[in-house]
Amino acid sequence: MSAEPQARESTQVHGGRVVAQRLAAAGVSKLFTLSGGHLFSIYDGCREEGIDLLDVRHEQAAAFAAEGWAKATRTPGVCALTAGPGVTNGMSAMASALMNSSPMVVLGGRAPAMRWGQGSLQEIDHVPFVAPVTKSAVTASATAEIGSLVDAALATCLQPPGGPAFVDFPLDQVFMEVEPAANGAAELPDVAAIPGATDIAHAAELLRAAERPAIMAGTGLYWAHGEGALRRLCEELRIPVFLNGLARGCVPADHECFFSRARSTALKGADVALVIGVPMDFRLGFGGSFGDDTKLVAIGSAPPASPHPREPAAELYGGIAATLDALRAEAAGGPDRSEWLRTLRETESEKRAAEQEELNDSRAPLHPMRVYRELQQVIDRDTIVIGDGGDFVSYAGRMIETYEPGCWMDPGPYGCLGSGPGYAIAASIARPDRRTLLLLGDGAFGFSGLEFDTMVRHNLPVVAVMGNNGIWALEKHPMEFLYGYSVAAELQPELRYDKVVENLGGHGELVREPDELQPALERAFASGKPALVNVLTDPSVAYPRKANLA
Ligand SMILES: Cc1ncc(C[n+]2csc(CCOP(=O)(O)OP(=O)(O)O)c2C)c(N)n1
Ligand SMILES: [Mg+2]
Repeated sequence: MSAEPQARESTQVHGGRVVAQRLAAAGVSKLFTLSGGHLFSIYDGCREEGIDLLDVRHEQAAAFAAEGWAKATRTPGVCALTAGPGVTNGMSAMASALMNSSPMVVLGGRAPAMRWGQGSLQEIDHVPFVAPVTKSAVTASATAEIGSLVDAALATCLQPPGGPAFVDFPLDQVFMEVEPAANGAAELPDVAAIPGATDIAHAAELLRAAERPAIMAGTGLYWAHGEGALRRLCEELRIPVFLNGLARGCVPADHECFFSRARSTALKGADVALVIGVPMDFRLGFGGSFGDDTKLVAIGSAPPASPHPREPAAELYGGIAATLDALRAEAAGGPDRSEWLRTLRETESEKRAAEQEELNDSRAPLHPMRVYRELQQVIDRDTIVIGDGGDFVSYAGRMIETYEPGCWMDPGPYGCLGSGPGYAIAASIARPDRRTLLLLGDGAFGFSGLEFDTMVRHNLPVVAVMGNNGIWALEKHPMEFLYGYSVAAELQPELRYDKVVENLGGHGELVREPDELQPALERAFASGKPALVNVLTDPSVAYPRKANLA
């Protein structure tokens, strides 16, 4: 035999290695997964390319961890889900990431192409059913195509609005060999550097003239790295700021322009409101959270997928940071707004003062507000707080103060219970220098509770605090309000979820009385292990909520 075939053998790599090469070239260092034979060559490639595998107990956690990685780092999170059930199990997280514009790449295993239609194990065409919950969904049709498809998925997931990009790899093609992929990273969009909206004159004119302006900013601001520009804008033009979703922390909670309790007063009373990086969905009353006469300026990285439910006076689409900087310059020199800020601060302080009684509530089982009073003592300015539950997390949304971008993660508008442990796993890996605090309802625990095993195996000292009221409170109370009774709303009272976590190798604490909570939290953090502080909370407390399903 000539030397030629041998030379070719030594340079060729399998399709899984190509996947890993393209990921590594783009700076991806972690792959969240749960094992399946369809993925073995990708695992082998990751091993060769130095990409760490983080294996979980249910694919939904792998996919939520990929989304959590994106939320914690503003870089693409990547998961690999095995053919068929692995992919279907990841679909809630894909839908969640689509609604949150979270950049993530989902790699799917797939039954072999050469036998397609003959009934291979776990054979199903994923593309038609993942397409509606992703930005792009494709199948590799040849080994030689794998590299460019991975590059394209990485670019697509980042291009505003971000979201999940799905690629699956038929078993035969991803195990076969090809020449290695090109060196160097694919060209990925630099989201922070996108040019701003061009025609801002009208919006700037509205803002300059505004006597009572307000800013409502959400998740899109975070993805666009707009926090610096927002801060400059609100400080220089003296505009009160309200934040939701991932924008929380983009102006610190103790900043003079930051407000939360005065939201309805400010949005209803504003003459001009900048609505930045947030859709006018149920969280903003479909536009009804603003006053009838408030002129809205919609600002986003890209035009909305469907028309705004209420017509804005101006719309600015482009790089959010650049748009805000331009607005600041052009809208300078407006009226004095100190009286507007002062009255809002008064409202803010009054509403906060009215919460004191509940914060000091000494009942046992605890009032959820009391839990948050105690938690404030152990949360640092850069603690990453993750919420997964119903009423317990609604209280958290109100009471947890966020000081830095990326330090608050909730499921977002898709509202999927069970996202928390995946997010916490990713946050803890991405930010080992920070505390990761997971707030869990007892109902929420059931979806991904076994991921405490994942945290133990990977040595991730996530501390979880559970509001254990023995019910699905966010459903039980509204159903009783509507029908006078409730069904399918009970859980086991006082269930020892802390023992479950202990038996998985973590640290467990049970808290019955308010005074026990502080020391239990300290022991949990000091344990250095994944921990669950199981706090018994009063099931008769219902979160006072205005908006419901529609
Ligand atoms: C996957 C999923 N299933 C069901 C729901 C509906 N849901 C929203 S909140 C909630 C109750 C959550 O209960 P728990 O976690 O115990 O928190 P609590 O309201 O009791 O504080 C339910 C069932 C959902 N949002 N997501
Ligand atoms: Mg509950």
